[in-house]
This record gives sequence, structure tokens and C-alpha cells, in this order.
Amino acid sequence: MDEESTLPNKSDFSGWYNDLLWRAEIMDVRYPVKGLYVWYPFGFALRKNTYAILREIMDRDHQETLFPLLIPEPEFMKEAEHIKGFEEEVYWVTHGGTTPLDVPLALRPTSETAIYPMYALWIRSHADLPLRLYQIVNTFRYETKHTRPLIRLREITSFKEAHTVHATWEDAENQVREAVRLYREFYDRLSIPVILSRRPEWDKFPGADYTLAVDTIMPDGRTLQIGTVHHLGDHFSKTFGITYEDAGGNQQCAFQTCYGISERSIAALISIHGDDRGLVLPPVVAPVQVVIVPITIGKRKDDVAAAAKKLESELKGAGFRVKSDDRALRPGAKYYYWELRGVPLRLEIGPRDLDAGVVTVVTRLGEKSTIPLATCIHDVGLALDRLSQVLMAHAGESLQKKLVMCQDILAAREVLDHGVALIHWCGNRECADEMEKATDASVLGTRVDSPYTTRTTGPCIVCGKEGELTLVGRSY
Ligand code: 5CA
Ligand code: ZN
Repeated sequence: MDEESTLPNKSDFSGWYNDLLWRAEIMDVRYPVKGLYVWYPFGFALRKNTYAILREIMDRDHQETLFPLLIPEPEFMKEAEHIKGFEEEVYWVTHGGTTPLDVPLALRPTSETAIYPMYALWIRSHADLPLRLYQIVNTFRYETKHTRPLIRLREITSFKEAHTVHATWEDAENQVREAVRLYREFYDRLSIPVILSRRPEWDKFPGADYTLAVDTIMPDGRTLQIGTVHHLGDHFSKTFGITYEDAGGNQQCAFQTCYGISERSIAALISIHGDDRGLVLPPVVAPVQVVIVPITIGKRKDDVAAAAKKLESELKGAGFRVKSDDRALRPGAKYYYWELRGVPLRLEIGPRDLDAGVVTVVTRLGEKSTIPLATCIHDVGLALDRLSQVLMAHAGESLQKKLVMCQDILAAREVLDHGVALIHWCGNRECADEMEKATDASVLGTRVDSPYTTRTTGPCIVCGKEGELTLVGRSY
């Protein structure tokens, strides 16, 4: 590691983000295909812990499955809106060796057209419904916007997509609400505050009745869409013939939803909590939750080393992810190393601590205290919990500061340089176009489930007609 050069300050967000990904060993961007990146083992451990939470949440009332990567062209081409939305983004497999394929195969950009023909075979009667499956797979999108690691990929490596089938439109709508609750819980557990909106008609998922989006605000004020939930109505079930026999023996068309999350969740995690010294990881996902640094300078080297080992095995036994760092480095170099990697707690143990029967605890946010060795398991657990709460509080405050109510375009323009504008909008496309042109930002959608309950309607900031609370932002 090169200690001479340092991480750029977080105020230079883009420089900080790119630098941190390699310094903290999250992603290697040197793979020679644009938009494809490599997970370092440390980054992959972070992914594993994050997706374990997602899996746990999904597994409550979904079943995990796995569909093929390749989709035959005729299936892919069946749903008109869906093709229109994706045709410029699909990678095609056209040859087997040197032989042209009879049927070209698409690399899935998402899996509706892989999954739904099978659903048509599987679903027979109302007793088969609701059906809720999900898979975590890689998907491919030939993105033409600026690609960025974890944020805009051409191979999305960690695409969690859920696909559900219901008897009625209303049942599907209830599933949409449930999915939003699940995504909120997921982000809550990562201490990531989110805002929810209903995307405008022209920005909904290709083939959906409507799209709800989960966004967060990045440190530079730009928004990142970190999850979407789509009500698919009967668009796909009609196309793919997903029908069921109702209780009266009649054939009915089913209704569907789908919802997805990608490694953008990890981009948000890194960006929202990190600081000038590197990653700051919520304990629930940190690959190393506690690092023990023995201060073995001077006499009693062996005693201290033995105490550190004992502490490590005790904490491990209690289920914490712990590492005792006994490398031959200065303590300062070790602090720097583990701070960069976001380790929530550092325990320092030296000869004096040993004599007093204590250990020094330093949180990743710099708070220092002393705990008795005798109660260290309990106290370490407490310190980790407290840190999670502090991270959520900080992140929540920072989001609220960036989300500003604006009464006119001029105010919105100012806010958009560092945050997101909350405005009233009548719902008309012309007003949205005008707003977008004047602010160089996009209408993210009407706010759903807002805490601003006192004033959800007001005059559209373009035309003055009655409008709904709407988010305008510059997004990644
Ligand atoms: N089939 C639906 C639901 S799974 C679908 O594909 N929805 S999506 O297109 O909105 O993608 C789901 C989520 O994946 C998005 O909300 C976004 O957070 C993430 N995502 C989309 N494109 C990319 C990309 N190129 N790189 C990283 N993440 C992406
Ligand atoms: Zn208007």
C-alpha cells in the first residue's frame, strides 16, 4: 500500500469514490471490458453480508430460483413495450463457434421473458397463486450513459429480481406495497435513508402499469435509484398466456409484479457512510466488525500478544467477526489500514490496559472509551449497536438537509447544485419538460408516503394548477 498518496477528501465525491474502491479493495476497475468490474475478496465479503440480509428478508415469503442467462429471440420479442424499452441495451449471442445460430439468444437484461413462459406452464389454478419467486443473478445491459463501478454496469453482477403472480390487479397492488415495505426494511438495516416516488409515465419500466422507485441522495446531492417495484398489470400475462382457473372453473388472466435491487445498494452504503479516512461500514455488513491491535512495543510483548489472542477467541466465540492484527507494523499504520476498510470498532490492548484489566475501544467515528475485559462481549455488542444508530441518525439528517421544498424554479435551481428539490407539479408533461429544461434536472416522480403530510398539494411551480408533491433531482 502506498501511504504517501492519500484518499481525496469526500467533498471531491467522484475522486473519493473511485479512489476508495481500489484502496479499500472493493472493486478493481482494470478489467479490459467497459462497464465490467472485478470484486476483490474484501468487496465480495461485503456483498455477501449485504445480500445475506436481502435473502433473509426475501426468504420469508418468496422462494429462490435460478433461470437461464440466455433468452431465445422470439420470446424476447413478444411484449412490444418491453422490447422497445430494452432493444438498444441487449447483447446478442449469434454464433455457436463459427456456426450462426438458428435462433439468436439474448443475454438477459432482466428476466421477464425468460421466466414468464415457464410461469405459463406452471400456473394452472387459483390454488397456485400467489406465486412469489426471486433470483440473484448477473444481467447484461449495453448502457450508453457513463458507466461507473457498482452504479452503472454493463454486467450487473448482483441483480436480485423478484417476479410475482396474482389472481387480481388489487392483489398485485398489495404485493407492490409489500415489496416497498421489504425494500424499506432492507435499507433501514443498512442505515440508508430512502425516498419513495412514483415515476412519471414516460419513465416507468417498459411493460409496467406503473413504477415505484426507491432513491437515496448521494453526498454530492445527486440521486441514486437503488430499487424499483413495478406493477405489471396483465401486460405480460396476456402476452405469455399466464392464466388460471378460478373457483368457478373459468379461465382468468393473472396479474403480475416484479421488483429489483442491484449492487447499487453497495454503492449507496459506501457513499453515504464513508468519510475522509475511508469506508465506514454498518456493523451488520462489515466483513470485519472488530479489529484488535496489540500494543506490543517494549516489555511484556508476550503477555499482550497472548491477551489479544484470548480476546479474539472470546469475541469470535460470541459470534463477532473479529481480527487480531499482529503484523509487524506500527500501531498507527494498522489504524490507518483498518479505518480505510471501515471496521466499526478497534480494540487496543497494551501493558497498562492489561494491568488495569481493561481494553481501549475506539469507534470508526473516533469515540474513545475504556471497557473492562470481564464484560467485553456485552460492551462490544452495545458499542456496535450504538454505532449503527448513530450512522442511521447521521445519514437521515444529511438526507433531510439535501431535500428542500422550493416554491419556484429559481429556488429549485439553486437547491439542485447540492440536493433534491421538492416542488408541486400538476402532472402534465409540458410542465415537466419546462421544469427539466430550466433546471437541468429530471422529474423523479410524485412523492409517495411523504412525511410532509400537512401540505401534499399546492400550485404547480410551472402553471399554477393544483399539483402533487414531486421530487426533482439530478440522478446517476
Ligand atoms: N425487471 C425489473 C424488476 S427486477 C427491472 O429490471 N427493473 S429495473 O430496470 O428498474 O432494475 C432494477 C434495479 O436495478 C434498478 O432500480 C437499479 O437500482 C438497478 N439497475 C438498473 N440498471 C443498472 C445498471 N446498469 N447497473 C447497476 N444497477 C442497475
Ligand atoms: Zn403544471
